[in-house]
Amino acid sequence: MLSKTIQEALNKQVALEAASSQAYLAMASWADIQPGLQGVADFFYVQSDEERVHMLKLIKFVNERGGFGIVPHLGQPIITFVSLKRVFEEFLSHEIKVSESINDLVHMALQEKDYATHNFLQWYVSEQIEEERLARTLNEKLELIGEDKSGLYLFDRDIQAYRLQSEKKG
Ligand code: OFO
Repeated sequence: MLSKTIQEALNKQVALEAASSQAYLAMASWADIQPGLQGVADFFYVQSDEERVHMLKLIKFVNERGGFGIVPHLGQPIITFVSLKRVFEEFLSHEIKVSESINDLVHMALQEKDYATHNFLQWYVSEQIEEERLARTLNEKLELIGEDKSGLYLFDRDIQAYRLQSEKKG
């Protein structure tokens, strides 16, 4: 059975994952209407779906452990961006925020001796390492490319290929 504190904290994480899904959907939609950014758009559409899955996993876990997974209210995320660089900076800072929140949750689970929740959260810990690493790499690439059009063309192509690869791996 979940304690009230853990339940509330997990539901906050539900809201954060849902907000991530919305934020990435907005990035996808923005990229979708820019010329030549189809790869970026597809990347964020899939990213948004993944965040929804992260949210669902949490809701189901809370319910399984005798709590109530709460579907959150959502505000509108940032929907337009001044540049592609801005999109990816936003992506990285969002992922850092999520990692911090997961770390706080892990800490709380240990303090409360809730080892089942602690164990459940390990999946999120690994996931955040991956996502942060990916977001950092993409930011570094964009930094190198600067305003170079052919570089941006390759970036868009590569990010699409990356997505297809990771989908195959499951
Ligand atoms: Fe939910 O993994 Fe990123 O935010």
